[in-house]
Amino acid sequence: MAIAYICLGSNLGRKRANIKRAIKLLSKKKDVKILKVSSLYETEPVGYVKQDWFVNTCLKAETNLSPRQLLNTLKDIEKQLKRKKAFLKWGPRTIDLDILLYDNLKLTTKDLVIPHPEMHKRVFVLIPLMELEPNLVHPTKRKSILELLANLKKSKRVRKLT
Ligand code: PH2
Ligand code: MG
Ligand code: MG
Repeated sequence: MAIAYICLGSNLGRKRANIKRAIKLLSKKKDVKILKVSSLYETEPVGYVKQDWFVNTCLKAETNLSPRQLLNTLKDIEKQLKRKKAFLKWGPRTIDLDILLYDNLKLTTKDLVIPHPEMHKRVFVLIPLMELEPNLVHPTKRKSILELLANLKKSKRVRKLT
């Protein structure tokens, strides 16, 4: 069994509902057990900035899927939620599910990189992750989530949803 951390995001359509449906679909997979889910956050877009704010959350899951199988499972859920093929890198999407961490694994392939290569720079990832596991140590940066957050110089806005 491995422990994986996953970030979910949506900025098109019914954002909260999209996130909740994705979590529900993931919880139905027999090889994935969701252990914890963070609060939902409204977050300022990173990258392509002329788009709507996102709703983001992170979750912790136990799984016996390999990283590749887990990625395929997440892609299936994106398809079920009718995510259209990206017309713009980092542009609007109904749902996005990204693997952040998978145990202490370091993996670099063409279409899957673990730890997620942007996670340590993204306040919309680190804040929900801090809620789950503040002392978790990033396998390559060798810093805890709390330290990574403290090191961010300028950061985008993030508001907790109630
Ligand atoms: N995802 C991106 C690009 N920019 N910005 C926010 N706030 N939240 C995201 O989930 C996000 C983003 C690429 O997947
Ligand atoms: Mg993403
Ligand atoms: Mg993605």
